[in-house]
Amino acid sequence: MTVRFAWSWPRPLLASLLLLVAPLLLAAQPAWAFALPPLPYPPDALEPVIDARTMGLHHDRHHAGYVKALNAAVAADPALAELSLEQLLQRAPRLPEAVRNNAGGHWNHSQFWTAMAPLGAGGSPSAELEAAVEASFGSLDALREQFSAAAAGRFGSGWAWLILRPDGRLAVTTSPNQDNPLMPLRGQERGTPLLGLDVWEHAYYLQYQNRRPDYIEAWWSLLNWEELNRRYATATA
Ligand code: MN3
Repeated sequence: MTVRFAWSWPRPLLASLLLLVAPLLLAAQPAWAFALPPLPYPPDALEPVIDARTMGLHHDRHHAGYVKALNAAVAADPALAELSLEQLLQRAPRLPEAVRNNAGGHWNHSQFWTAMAPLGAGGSPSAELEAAVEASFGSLDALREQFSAAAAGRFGSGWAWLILRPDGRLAVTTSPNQDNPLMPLRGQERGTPLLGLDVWEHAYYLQYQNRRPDYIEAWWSLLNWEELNRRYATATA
């Protein structure tokens, strides 16, 4: 069905109305509004390790929810409106809880999607990254063991991280909730996150139920080494 509007309003009036409404339309999507990045692959691309339903819910509901809540929380506080996501994280101890949690949720999930690739598509560690891993952990297997143990041992909801410390060494750490190693929080080892694994139950429960160690073990097969190589090169540049 085609609907045709017969404009009977005088054009100058219409133009004035548009001028009045334009700032409101712009205000609905301000320049600083954070946006949900699309998944870099279809939701079923990580099967059978992570099923399409988990990926769809995790990205379209959980991550989208953090972005929406972050935008709402920042909009309510003009002092925060000019800050980038990284600047918000650096102010974590002074942020309202809603901003801290949702800024962390947005940053953490954004790095999580790109750190995974379909089975067989993740490539392999660069010589530079492998040398750094060997210097800090002894071997790739030792890193994997330490990271998996940390991820399995994180009580409740949170993340496991591989970070580049300020002293140039790599380390494994964890964070509760949506905190991360960019946040200058008491008790949080700080560094540049190279890799973060989501161990919230929403990341694995549909498929793995309470078997978090099985999810962690399977997740390694999705690791996007090419992305990890790039992050390490950027962090050490
Ligand atoms: Mn999550």
